[in-house]
Amino acid sequence: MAKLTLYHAAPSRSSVTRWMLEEVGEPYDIHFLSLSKGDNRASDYLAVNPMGKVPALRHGDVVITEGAAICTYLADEFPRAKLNVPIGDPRRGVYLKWLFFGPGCIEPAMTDRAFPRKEEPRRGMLGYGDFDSVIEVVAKAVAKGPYLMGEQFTAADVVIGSGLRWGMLFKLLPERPEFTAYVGRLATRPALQRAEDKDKELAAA
Ligand SMILES: N[C@@H](CCC(=O)N[C@@H](CS)C(=O)NCC(=O)O)C(=O)O
Repeated sequence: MAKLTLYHAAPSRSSVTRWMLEEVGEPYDIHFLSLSKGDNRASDYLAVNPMGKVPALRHGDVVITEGAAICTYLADEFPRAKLNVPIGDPRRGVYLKWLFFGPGCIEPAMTDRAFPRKEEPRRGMLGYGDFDSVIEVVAKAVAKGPYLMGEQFTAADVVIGSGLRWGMLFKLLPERPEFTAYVGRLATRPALQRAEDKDKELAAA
């Protein structure tokens, strides 16, 4: 089987993909990068990801960048883990919507809130519309549970769940009861616990 290597810094957005790899359950290697030492700006890494950002995933000869794309790729590539909604299943549309909603709406809404612009752009100019609508839509989606797609835990939960976890940790998102309950359910997943323990070890080394 083609080898999986995660280009990773801990803790960072690449921790999301480490969680995903733990959910998939296939063996993988870590290529550790120190962001503070600028490893991500070195020419050998820019050849992997010209954006100079983590995560990146190498799978055999394929390189995937962008955290949500990596989660989508892994879920489709390793269907035995049942972390995707396959092509042909009518639920796939909603599943894909959530995979894109994380980086496309939640993340920019959070960062715009953290770093406000001098002049607020018109709602129609912002892909996410406005912060409060994003929050309402996500709160409604996770309220019923246990997961975004109902009983099935998917890659979309890794992406959206990580956004909510980090957002609340850094006080960029409100601690809505729907969010805390959902994030609490995710925190019991052994794969997430393993990923966090391994990241703690890495950060301490
Ligand atoms: N759009 C990228 C963002 C990745 C990103 O911003 N990663 C940060 C770590 S949290 C990074 O590599 N920062 C180093 C830098 O920009 O110099 C994704 O979602 O994967």
